[in-house]
Amino acid sequence: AAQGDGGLPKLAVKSKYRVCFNQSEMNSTWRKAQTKSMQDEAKRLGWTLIFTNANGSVEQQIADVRSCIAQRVDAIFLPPREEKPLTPVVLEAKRAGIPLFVIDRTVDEEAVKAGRDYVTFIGSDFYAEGRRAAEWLVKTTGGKAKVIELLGSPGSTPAIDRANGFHDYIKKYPGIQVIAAQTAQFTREEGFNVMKRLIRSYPTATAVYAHNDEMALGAITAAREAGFTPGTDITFVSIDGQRSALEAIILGKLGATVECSPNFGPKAFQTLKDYAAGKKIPARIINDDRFFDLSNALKSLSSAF
Ligand code: GYE
Repeated sequence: AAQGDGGLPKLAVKSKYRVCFNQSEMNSTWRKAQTKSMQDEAKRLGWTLIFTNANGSVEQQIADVRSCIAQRVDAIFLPPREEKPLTPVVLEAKRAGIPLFVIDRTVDEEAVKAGRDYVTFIGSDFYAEGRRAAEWLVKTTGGKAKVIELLGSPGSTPAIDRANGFHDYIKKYPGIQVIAAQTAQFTREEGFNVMKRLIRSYPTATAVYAHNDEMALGAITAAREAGFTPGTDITFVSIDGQRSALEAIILGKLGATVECSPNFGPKAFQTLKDYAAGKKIPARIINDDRFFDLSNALKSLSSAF
């Protein structure tokens, strides 16, 4: 849709904009890289970026978006921490006439629609990420594994879709069994804590599927401390493709990781410019992501975040 269609707010062509970026938290390499990408691009363009950090609280993130609406910014870039709680503020921005771009994670797409209530969703295909992780695991293990799944933050798009993509794919492979699944909140610390407990209860596990690299890296440490050899007795696969994960691949601890790019700045702001220029914006703008394993980890190090 283009501006004005379906009641989408109007945005004038200007050389400089004042925009909000309401970050959900800053507790991982991925979040920091995403923030840096937004800040660097705003700086390059000479735009004013109002940055907020909700520290993992959806209530705070809601308050941060409302404060941006009250400040009458030109546009809002929102990476919603969880789908349902952040849905109402999307409508509040629309009513206030402020174009909102949902980036990285999404909101409740039953209740609000891209191209009608907000401009578009920009991000990765999390379902495909889960499928790609499963495909690799099936190939590497010959279709036989007892898997511990470390889930992301409950209610967040990547946790929901990465689980679905993985589980749908392994349905055809009865030798791949998920024997335990628990959230580790997308953090390294919880990845360590949760794995430490689970590996005691499920010592026959032969694989770990973590919804992000941070949790996988924490779990690798926990497995090693529990007397396992990551990469030998337990195969690890995860998502994000951060540099420390590629290093773990090179060292043989992590098997593979599906890239999920945090570099939103250039694409996000270009989309705003296209919208202001009256161009038709697709409802979903999906990032092209790579896949890393031992065959390309070393040569990809310098281009990873
Ligand atoms: O994979 C994870 C972060 O929303 C796509 O959030 C993002 C995810 C990313 O906590 O590491």
